[in-house]
Amino acid sequence: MAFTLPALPYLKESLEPFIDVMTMEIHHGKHHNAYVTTLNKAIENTDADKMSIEDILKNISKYPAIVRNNAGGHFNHCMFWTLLRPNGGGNPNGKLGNEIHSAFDSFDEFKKKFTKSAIGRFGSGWAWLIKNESGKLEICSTPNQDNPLMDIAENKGIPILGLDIWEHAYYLKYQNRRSEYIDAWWNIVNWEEASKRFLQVQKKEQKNTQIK
Ligand code: MN3
Repeated sequence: MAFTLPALPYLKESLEPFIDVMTMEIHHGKHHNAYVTTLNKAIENTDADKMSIEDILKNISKYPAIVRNNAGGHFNHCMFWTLLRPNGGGNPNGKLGNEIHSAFDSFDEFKKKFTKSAIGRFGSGWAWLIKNESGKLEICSTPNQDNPLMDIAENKGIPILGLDIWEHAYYLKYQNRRSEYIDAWWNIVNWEEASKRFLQVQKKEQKNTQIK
C-alpha cells in the first residue's frame, strides 16, 4: 500500500499573510510530495510496505536513513497541515488548555518556552509539544525529519503540536528571520485539532491503564 499526499484542508492562499501562497504551494506540492514519492520507492517490496506510518516510525532504527528521513517527512507534514487553519491562533481551552496551564504555569510561559525551543534548534528540524511517556506535556525539538514517535528520539512521546522550522517552510517570506515566522505561526495554530489529538492520546492512555 503506497502512501499518498493528502490534500490541504484549506485553500493554499488562506493562511496569508502569515504563510504566503507560494511557500504553501512549494512546501506541500513539492517538498511533501517528494517525501511521499521517495518513501514509497524506498519501502517497495519490503516489510514496511504494509505497515502504518506510525509503526514504521516506532521501529525506525531498523530502517536505512532514506526511510527515516522520508517516513518522518511524510508523517510530520501530514500533521503540520492539519494543525494550521485560517483565523486560528488564540489560546487553547478545555482539557488541553488546563493541562498547558498546569505544566507551564501559563499559556504565555508555554509560548515562550516553545518559541525558544524552535529558535534554538540548529539547522533544520521541528519543535514539538508532546505527551511524553509518563503522560506529561513536554516541549522538545528534533533534527531533520525526526520526530518523538521514533524509537531513536531523545524525547519520546506523542506529538500534540508540531512546528516545521526548516528554511523551506519560511524562507521566501521571512528569509533568515525564523523568529518572525514563529511569531506569525501562532496566529494560525489550529488549537481545535491539537485538543482533539490530546484527547485521543488521553483516551488511549486510560484504556491502557484499564487493561493493566
Ligand atoms: Mn517542511
